[in-house]
Amino acid sequence: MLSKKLEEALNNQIRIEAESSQVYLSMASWAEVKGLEGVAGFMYGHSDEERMHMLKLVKFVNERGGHAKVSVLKAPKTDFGSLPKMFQELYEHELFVSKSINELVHVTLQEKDYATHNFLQWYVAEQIEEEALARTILDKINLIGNDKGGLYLFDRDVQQISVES
Ligand code: OFO
Repeated sequence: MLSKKLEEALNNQIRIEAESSQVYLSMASWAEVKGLEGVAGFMYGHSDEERMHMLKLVKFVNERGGHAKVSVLKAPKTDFGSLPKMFQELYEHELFVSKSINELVHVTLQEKDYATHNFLQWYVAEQIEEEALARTILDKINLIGNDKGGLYLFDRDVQQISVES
């Protein structure tokens, strides 16, 4: 059985994962209208993964005797300026998510809930991968700069890069 405090903290994470999904969906749509099909595909996929992260938490909370809440989400922005700016934002967003997962893990220790602690290790590992992936993409994008040919190839290849879910 989850403590009230942990149930609340998990529900907070459910909202964060749902908001992440919305942020990446908005990035996908922005890239798509700019004609960047590869980047759009990558972001649509990433958005789906975040939804999966959210669902995994929903099922866990309910299974442990809590109640997973579906809440109002913050609307993401609709214009991301440029590719480097967008990928910078993605990277920063993942750092924010990692921080929030770490805080959640901290609560499991305070509450001495080792089952939830164990469950969250999947998210801890996932964040290592997601941060590494975001950093790799950001480095590539910064290397390409304004080179049109480079951008074309990046857009073509980015879909092959994906995070394991
Ligand atoms: Fe990309 O963050 Fe979920 O966990």
